[in-house]
Amino acid sequence: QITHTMVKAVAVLTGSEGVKGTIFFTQEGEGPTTVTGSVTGLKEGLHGFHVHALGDTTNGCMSTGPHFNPAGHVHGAPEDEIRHAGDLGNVTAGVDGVASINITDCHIPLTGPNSIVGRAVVVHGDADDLGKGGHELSKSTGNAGARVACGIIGLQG
Ligand SMILES: [Cu+2]
Ligand SMILES: [Zn+2]
Repeated sequence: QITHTMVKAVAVLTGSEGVKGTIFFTQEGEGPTTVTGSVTGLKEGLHGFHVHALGDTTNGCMSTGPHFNPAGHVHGAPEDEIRHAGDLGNVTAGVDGVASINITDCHIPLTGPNSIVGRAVVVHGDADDLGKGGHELSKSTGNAGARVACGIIGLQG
């Protein structure tokens, strides 16, 4: 017997320079996780968007640790086989500073040993080069710059 339980989670993002947002996660059974929501107050363009390992914001977004990486891989693009689980690529802000998010991903479950619940979502000031920029940080962070907003992923009823 297969039971398809729907699990929902949410992260409320806040940042130091007025960047904020709300991100919703849903997963049905063992299926992919859908990520939706929006972030406002961004500069126009691409912004790295990741799940970081720790749900610790005692020192703002700095204390959320590195990209969530249970498999011990190098940084990559969402579509790469070799990537951090937390590598969700970039979100794109328009001239109004708003990025609308609609991502489906198989590496960020809401249940089980690799669950992202209790970890953090981080939005960066610059584009994630998806591991291909040739910068010394490309293979660890995508050289995405400052952590401009973050929020802890918590279960939602
Ligand atoms: Cu990040
Ligand atoms: Zn990464």
